[in-house]
Amino acid sequence: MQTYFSEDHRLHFPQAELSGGEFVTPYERPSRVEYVLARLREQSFPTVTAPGPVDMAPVRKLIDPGFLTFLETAWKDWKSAGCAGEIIAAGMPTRHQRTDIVPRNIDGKVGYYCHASETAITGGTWLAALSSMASAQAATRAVMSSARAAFALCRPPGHHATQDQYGGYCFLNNAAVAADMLTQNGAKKVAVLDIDFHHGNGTQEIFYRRGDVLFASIHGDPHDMYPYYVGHADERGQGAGEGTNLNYPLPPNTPYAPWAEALDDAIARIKSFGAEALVVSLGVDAYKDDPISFFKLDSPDFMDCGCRIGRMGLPTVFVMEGGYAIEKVGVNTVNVLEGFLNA
Ligand code: SP5
Ligand code: ZN
Repeated sequence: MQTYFSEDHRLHFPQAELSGGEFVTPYERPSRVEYVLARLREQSFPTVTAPGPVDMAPVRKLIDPGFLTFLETAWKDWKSAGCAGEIIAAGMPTRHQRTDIVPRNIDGKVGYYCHASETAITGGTWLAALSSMASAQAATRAVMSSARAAFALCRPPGHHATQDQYGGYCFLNNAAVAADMLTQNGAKKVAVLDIDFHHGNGTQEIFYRRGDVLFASIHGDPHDMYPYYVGHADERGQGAGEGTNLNYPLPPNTPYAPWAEALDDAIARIKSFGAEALVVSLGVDAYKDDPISFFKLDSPDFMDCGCRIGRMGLPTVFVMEGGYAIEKVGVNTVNVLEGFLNA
């Protein structure tokens, strides 16, 4: 299985994450991917390939043009306004306020296009997000030209980014663009299986009214966990998408057995849906020692999970998402890929 990866991820390295009322070094940091690259080498995976330039057409098809322009110009506008620090949203539109008007002021724009203020934007964020998208697209093209599977080692991650909001360490939704590219390439039905510990709110929102893309997510119950305001089991899709959104919220301390039961249910639903291709939002923050999560999966469980996914026999694009137990991110991620290959 070929890996696609861009060194330009390094352009995104904010100093600050707002956590528990303090600024801490962001959990989502560049060194995460070093562990994945090291483990790929250790397990003799094929050489890692740099993606070509990002193709903006599939991005523009899904993502709001005002949001894209905002991401591209936010840093320049923030600096011009005399702001000294990194871009952090101070206020967002809340219930009963107006969301039909984008403010002129940069501080207002930041809040408008953000849904979680833990995530900072810096001068390199836009180019890093584009490079991450380019890796997802290169992996998707490999699968479209008949590779059984490919791995996009994306950073920054994407599944929390909606069509017009960033947050949750995510700016552009790599997995959503990958899935949509597969439908454009002729797959009548595509599934996105999101095994990141957090609910993939961005991917859910993008496909909520579409019947050709099934979204299934196994995640910490939003009563107890970010993204808090979405991700419940009764969110099943709307209109043409009715029944093609599947949420599996699970409680604190969930070990592998019930997690795997949810996975098997999601897999059965993906099969009966008739998916012709699969995108896996591959986060490994369900790991027992993850510093911001509450599931109890162990490293071998990730290999078993990969096996179950592999037994579906679908062309598969793996897209890297979260995972913050830094030294274990490599082993856990590559375990999923190895399980898949050995299924
Ligand atoms: C891609 C992904 O996994 N995004 C996760 C976003 C999580 N955002 C909320 C983080 C809250 C961290 N607070 C940690 C407190 C630890 N005591
Ligand atoms: Zn996550």
